[in-house]
Amino acid sequence: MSEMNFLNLPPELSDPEQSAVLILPLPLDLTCSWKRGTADGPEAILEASSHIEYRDEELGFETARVAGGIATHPAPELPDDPAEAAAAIETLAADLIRDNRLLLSLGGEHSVTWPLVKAHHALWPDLCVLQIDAHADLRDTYKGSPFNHACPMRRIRELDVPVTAVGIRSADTSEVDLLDDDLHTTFMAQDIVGRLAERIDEIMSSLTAEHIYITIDLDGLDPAVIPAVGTPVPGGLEWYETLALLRAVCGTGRVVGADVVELSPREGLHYADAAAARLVSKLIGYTTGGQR
Ligand SMILES: [Mn+2]
Repeated sequence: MSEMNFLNLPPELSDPEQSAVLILPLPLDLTCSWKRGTADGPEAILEASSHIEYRDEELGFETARVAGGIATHPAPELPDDPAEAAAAIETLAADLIRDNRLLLSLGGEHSVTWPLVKAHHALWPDLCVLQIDAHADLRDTYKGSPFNHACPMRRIRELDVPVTAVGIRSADTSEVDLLDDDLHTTFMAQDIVGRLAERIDEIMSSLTAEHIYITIDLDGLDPAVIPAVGTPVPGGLEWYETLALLRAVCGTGRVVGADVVELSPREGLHYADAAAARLVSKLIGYTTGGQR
């Protein structure tokens, strides 16, 4: 993967030592169950990001400047074995996480999230997760593997980290009982799409831990917004309501880490890459320029 930096920033705004945000590309694509291609996601997001204006039209400031710099880490070589890949990601993340820097990882398949949450949980034990996703991802194993991209929220559950899932519209019988209990709160797509604004307070109150990790599986958004994902499901979150939710959550100043995963770039659908890149930029703007 070429050495691009997010937003194509000049050196003074993308210095790895000084920047308050670090982008970590994780081009992992070992277990995707339908269309492969998420390994190309990080590079497509970085490339699309170079077409975003420095000034955020909604926030009214230059995101990278207000954030205190956005550096981009080189994409690591990851092992082919899913268990080894997870261990490598956890070690790398643990090495890169700082309590005064936001680590924002780009998938790759959703399997990257479990080791990332583990590494954040080690530094911030009072952690909860906001998951935006079409799929519950609560399977114990899938196709014989506990590291499959259908399983990350189940692995996170085993850490006793509470999860709030938003936009879910696909769950297996084995997952249904886990959707709503002491550790899990689910806002099904059919109950919230088009009226998410009315539910934001409720979603916020479910995020009870002091620190928040956000995982955005891009298939959580409607395929009209992000058409290029490995396992698309119709009927997802709309663009502006997704932004409103993220702005509210990030504005609390409690978000300590995030990932954006499952972009599977397709020829002719580069507006998906553009939307994914803009979502990453918004996450940074909301987190670092919010009420913090
Ligand atoms: Mn997912």
